[in-house]
Amino acid sequence: MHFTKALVRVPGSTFVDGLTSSGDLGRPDLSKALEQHGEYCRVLGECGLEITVLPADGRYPDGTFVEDTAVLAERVGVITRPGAPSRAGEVQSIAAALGRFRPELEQIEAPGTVDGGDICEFDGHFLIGLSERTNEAGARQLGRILALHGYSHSTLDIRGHRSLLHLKSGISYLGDRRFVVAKGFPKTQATSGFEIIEVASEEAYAANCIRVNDYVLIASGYPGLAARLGNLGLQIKSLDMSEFRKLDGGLSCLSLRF
Ligand code: CIR
Repeated sequence: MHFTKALVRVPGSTFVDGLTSSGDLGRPDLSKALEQHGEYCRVLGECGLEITVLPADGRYPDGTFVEDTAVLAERVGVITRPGAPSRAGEVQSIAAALGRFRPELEQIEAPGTVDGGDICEFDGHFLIGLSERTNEAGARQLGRILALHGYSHSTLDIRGHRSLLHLKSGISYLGDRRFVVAKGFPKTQATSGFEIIEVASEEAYAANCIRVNDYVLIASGYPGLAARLGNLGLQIKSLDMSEFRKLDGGLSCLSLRF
């Protein structure tokens, strides 16, 4: 899919209080996070995207992880209902900002919950992760909306996999029938027949990477994956994600690309 735009939100003053299950990495440093976010936006620009930058909003410590608030496909946009109660209010300003580009947005309703990080699209199919954040009701609603617009979907239960906050913590689609998948990621029929690039356990965080037009963005500090993608002839851009990682956030979480 060719992207022309991205929506991001600057980390706010409360960013350091964001949710985390890997607290052992330490508390994030806000000024470093702001620097890394700036670099992330600059690189998206280099990939050809026009970026809408939403201002920081201290009410939502995790608000910079905008990916979780919407699912954007070519023919339909869906505002989610994030599974973490502290994140529920994030969707309002996202819906307003996306409304400029997508006047008709669908919405996940209670009791459904969906986090965008649990949704992986590839070639018109949507793999929906059932997680601590995305429940069956949310997955059903999303599946129905997608079907109305001609997309297929399937679900994958990742709840037994504690290392995966979201589906896309462990799987990324690179286009050209190729996935990057963390070792130990649950098997699914949906990816059979595709090339799977397995990421070694010590580089598992790097499994969350994003294809943006001619480039693949990966977290810096994972030489094994970088070398393998390079050998495939892919053009790589590496980004320091240290402060977002401390809050379980990856490259995909920081933007909505459309
Ligand atoms: C959270 O727990 O919601 C945030 N600290 C991290 C969200 C990361 N988002 C994503 O993987 N799509």
